[in-house]
Amino acid sequence: MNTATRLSGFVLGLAAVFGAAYGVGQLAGPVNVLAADHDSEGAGHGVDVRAEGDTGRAAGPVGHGEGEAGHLPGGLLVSDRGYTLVPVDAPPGEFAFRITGPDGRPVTGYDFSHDERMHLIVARRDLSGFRHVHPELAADGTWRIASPLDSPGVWRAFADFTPTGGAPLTLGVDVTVPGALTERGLPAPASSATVDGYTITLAGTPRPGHSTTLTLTVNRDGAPVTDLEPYLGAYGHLVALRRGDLAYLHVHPEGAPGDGRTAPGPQVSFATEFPSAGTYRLYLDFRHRGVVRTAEFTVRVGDPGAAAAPADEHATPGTEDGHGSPGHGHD
Ligand SMILES: [Cu+2]
Repeated sequence: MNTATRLSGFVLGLAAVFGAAYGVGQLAGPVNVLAADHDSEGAGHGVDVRAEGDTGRAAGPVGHGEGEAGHLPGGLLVSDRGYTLVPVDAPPGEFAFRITGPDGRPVTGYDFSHDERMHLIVARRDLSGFRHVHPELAADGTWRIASPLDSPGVWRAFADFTPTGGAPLTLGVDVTVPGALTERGLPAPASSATVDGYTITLAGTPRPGHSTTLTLTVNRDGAPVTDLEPYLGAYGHLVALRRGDLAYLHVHPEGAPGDGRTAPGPQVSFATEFPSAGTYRLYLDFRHRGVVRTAEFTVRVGDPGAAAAPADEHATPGTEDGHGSPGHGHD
C-alpha cells in the first residue's frame, strides 16, 4: 500500500516535471503553439483555454518575477509591470474599464500617443468584429465608450496606452457578450481587400523575427487615392493580431503627415516585425473624405517548418516578387 502510494506520487512528480518541460518547449518554439492551434479548427472557447494555460506556464519556469513580459508581444497579459486592465460594470450599450497602477488605484495620468491617451481595440476571438475606438476618461480613472462589442461571442479587448511616468503598454482581457454565437471563419490569405468602394493592396514579404516594410496602396474606383487625411498622426494605422492567441502588434507607420517626404497616398508604408510564423489578421484604419474605414487582410507569415510540404517545393520560384507573401493559398 505504502509503496503503491509512494510510487504513484513518484509518477505524479514525473508528470509535473515533464509538464514543466513541455511548457518551456512551447515557449522556446512559438511556432509549435501556432501549429497546434492551426490544426484545431475552433477559434472559440478551446483556444481561449489553451491560451490561458500557456500564459500560466510561461509565468512559472521563465518569469523569475522581473520584467517577465519583456519578451512577449503585447496584449497577451491582463496585468503587466504593475498595471492591470479591469473591466467595470456599465449600463447596457456602454463599455467601461479602468487601469489600476502599481499602488492598486485607478490610473488617471496618461501620455498622448498617436493623438490619443487611450486606444481601445476590440476583436472577437475568431478575429472578426475589429474596432479601434477612443474612450473618454472620467475623473475617477474610468474609461467609458459606447460599446464596440456588437455581436455575441468572446471578445478580446486591448488597452494600448502609456501611463504618465511609465512605459507604453498593451493589456488585454476577454469579455463575453452573451447570446447565440455564430462562428465566423477566417478569410483566406489575400493581397487585396475592399471596403466601401476602396481597394487596398498589400505588398511585402514578412519573415518571422525580421523587420519588414509592408506597403499598402489605396485605390478608389480604380484610381489611386492621393488625398488621404491624417488619422491618429499618420495616413494609416495598422494593427495585427495573431491567430490562436490574439497577440497584438501595433505597427508604426513610416513617415508622418507634414514631414516633407510622406505623401498622402496612395501608398502607406509600415515597419513591421512579426514575432513568429503563423497566421495574422491585419487591420488598416485610414481616413478619406472625413470617414475612417478599416481594410482587413489575412496574412500567413513564413513558416520554415511548413516548407517541407510538397506543394511548396514547386512553388518556390517567384515568391520574392514583392507581392508573394499573402498569396500562398494552401491553408
Ligand atoms: Cu487609437
